[in-house]
Amino acid sequence: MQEVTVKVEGMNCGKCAKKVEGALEAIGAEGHVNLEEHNVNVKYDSSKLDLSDIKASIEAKGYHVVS
Ligand SMILES: [Cu+2]
Repeated sequence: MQEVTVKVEGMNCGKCAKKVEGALEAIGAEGHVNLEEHNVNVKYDSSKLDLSDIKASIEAKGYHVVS
């Protein structure tokens, strides 16, 4: 299991957090949003997904991945 924390712009409430976490769940990753720190901690199986998939799923919901 790979773990990464990505910085994301535009998440400002619980609904945003749920949207991002749901998007990650949909591709088989486990995300935890920290609204105060504007980041998402993601655990994923690196044999099935890579970081670009994680970033793309977040961006597809309308949020900007900074790093
Ligand atoms: Cu929101």
